[in-house]
Amino acid sequence: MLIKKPFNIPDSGITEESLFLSRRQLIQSVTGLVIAGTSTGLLAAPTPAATTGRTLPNVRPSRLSTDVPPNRYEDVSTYNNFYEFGTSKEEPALYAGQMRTQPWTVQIEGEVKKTGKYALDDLLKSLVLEERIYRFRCVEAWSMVVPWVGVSLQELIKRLEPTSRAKYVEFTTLYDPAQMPGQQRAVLDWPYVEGLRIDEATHPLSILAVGMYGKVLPNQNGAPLRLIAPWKYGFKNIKSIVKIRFTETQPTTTWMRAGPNEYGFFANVNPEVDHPRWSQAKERRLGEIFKQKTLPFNGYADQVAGLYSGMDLRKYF
Ligand SMILES: Nc1nc2c(c(=O)[nH]1)N[C@H]1C(S)=C(S)[C@@H](COP(=O)(O)O)O[C@H]1N2
Ligand SMILES: [Mo]
Repeated sequence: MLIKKPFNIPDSGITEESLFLSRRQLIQSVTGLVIAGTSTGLLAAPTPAATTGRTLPNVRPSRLSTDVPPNRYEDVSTYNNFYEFGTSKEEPALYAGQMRTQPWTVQIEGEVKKTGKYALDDLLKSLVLEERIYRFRCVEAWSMVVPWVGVSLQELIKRLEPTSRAKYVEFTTLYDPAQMPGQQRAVLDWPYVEGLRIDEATHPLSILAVGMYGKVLPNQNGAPLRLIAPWKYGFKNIKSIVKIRFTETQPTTTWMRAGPNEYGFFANVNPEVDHPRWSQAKERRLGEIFKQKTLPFNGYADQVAGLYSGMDLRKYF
């Protein structure tokens, strides 16, 4: 049985500007005073998230980056979907700070030679860190452009030596309701699971990201390791991965379980196939007012359409 508990508000690590403002407004309404500055430290502005991430060394630029200008770090790190920390866009930035991302291990399982439990640094050792500036399109019809920093998933998979029976790759997020208060409620079937067909996982565009904007990923964006497959809807891009399993059969993903008519396994961005409850024809870029047309495969059709030749993309949505 699930016990519903309000989320714990950490004493430190609150970086959300709106929370700062609401606190300030609260104090203002209690005291009836506008406090312009303070020496008590009580109202000290929180450290902006932009300075908290460690800068990642030796990051190489990539030819696969888009030349569309990236969104602001502040927007990308405060408007998140990470249901393990709550279902609103604001909660992940408020609560994910309490998740411990070090040490972090990743279990490699299934149809692969190099099975085992790896420390994250060992798993990624000597893989090249690249900056990939990618378009990102959430199924909820907002979008953004993000300079991720990550490793080629293809390169990692090569090293792990999948067997000939490895047809799919399944990814699993950490399950730890003490650290992830959203998991104390049955909003999804925890832990969060996603998957790719092996040819999608080994496509040159697929990466495992460890950073963004040149720095270590903020927890709310999926630290310390998250998937980025930029031609797919945001929900495929699973965060805080602890397990990678190679399988012969198609994994059942969390969102397929939650709504099989709404969230398919493939989840390729497709402006011609609407979500049952809303249109997918347009998107609103974070920070912009006017909507723009959504592109097939999120603008990556030239690179990835061939993966789906002969498939009915209305059926395999
Ligand atoms: N574990 C986990 N991964 C997740 C989610 C989640 O709730 N839990 N949300 C997904 C959705 S719906 C989106 S749009 C992206 C959001 O990534 P961002 O917060 O970095 O923008 O993360 C995806 N990965
Ligand atoms: Mo999403």
